[in-house]
Amino acid sequence: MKNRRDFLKLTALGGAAVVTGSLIQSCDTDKTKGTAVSKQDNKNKPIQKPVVISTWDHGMQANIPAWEILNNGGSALDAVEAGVRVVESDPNNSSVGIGGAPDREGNVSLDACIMDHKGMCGAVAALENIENPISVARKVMEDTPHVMLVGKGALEFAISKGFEEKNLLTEDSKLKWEKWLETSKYEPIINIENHDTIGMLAIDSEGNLSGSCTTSGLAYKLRGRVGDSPIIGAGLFVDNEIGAACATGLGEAIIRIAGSAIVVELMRHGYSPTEACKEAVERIIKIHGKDAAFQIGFLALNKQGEYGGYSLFSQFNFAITNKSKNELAYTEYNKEWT
Ligand code: SD4
Repeated sequence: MKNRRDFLKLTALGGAAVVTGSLIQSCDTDKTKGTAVSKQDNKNKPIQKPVVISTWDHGMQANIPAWEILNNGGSALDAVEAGVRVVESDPNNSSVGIGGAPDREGNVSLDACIMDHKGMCGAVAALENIENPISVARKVMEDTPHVMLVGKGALEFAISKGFEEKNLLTEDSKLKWEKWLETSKYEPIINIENHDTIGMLAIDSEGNLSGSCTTSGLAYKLRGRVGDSPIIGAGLFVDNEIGAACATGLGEAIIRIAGSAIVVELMRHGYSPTEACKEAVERIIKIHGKDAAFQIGFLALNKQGEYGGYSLFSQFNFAITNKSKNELAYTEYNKEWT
């Protein structure tokens, strides 16, 4: 599978079609054009299920096992765990799981969370030496009375549950980190290489929603820094009556607006998935001003199986798999990279 950089090169050469917005609008609602917000009346709409969506091009790879589970009548919860595990275990992905970029001291430190249709959730933050933090997050949800474990405690819990410790710093990410150390310039500008969290949302054939989110966070972050991805309500939120949302991009900005919870809340008030994601991005712009030079992207899936997304800058894509399609699409966005 092509990585994101290759894909961008291809699009620049005109070798692949860039779908900007129209696809998302058509599957969302035909009223999403422009800034006017259309209130959706979902009561009598048929539910399109199952569906799985996930962030960035690695979503294509992640949707394969997730879809297999959904298509065989399995649960959204199992699907969103199995899907993102594939990306966590891919050493060539430099922003999730093994092979993830380390913090500035060379430690690969992972954040993840998972949430189900019953409102149950689990999370781990700053977890080291465990390849699949999403599965540890699920254990936190199912086997403890808590929601989040961090650092050493999360690692000890994982080991007690039979997870194997391993070195997550691959040769390639070590070389890149050593190169970075030459200048040690810390600029958390996302969208080019130091991003690519995977967030996944699914609705199963029972009509139940679940979501997952997992990342190595910002490349060369301060030791101990935790972003939005493991924080329920920021990187991920699920309300089985309404819908689910997940986020990618600069975590600090997403946390400041309780991003994913806001997106779900807006859908509760009648916003379509795309409109809700757009409004969340606009709230971030309100805080950070028009000069915000970092990427933010939200995805949302509602109870009817409609989905959408929106980003601050262009180039945010996501994978969609349902009975009729298995493809990547680009979200609408606020502004171009200059
Ligand atoms: C973080 N939100 O740790 C993550 C990074 C990310 O795409 O999403 N990158 O802030």
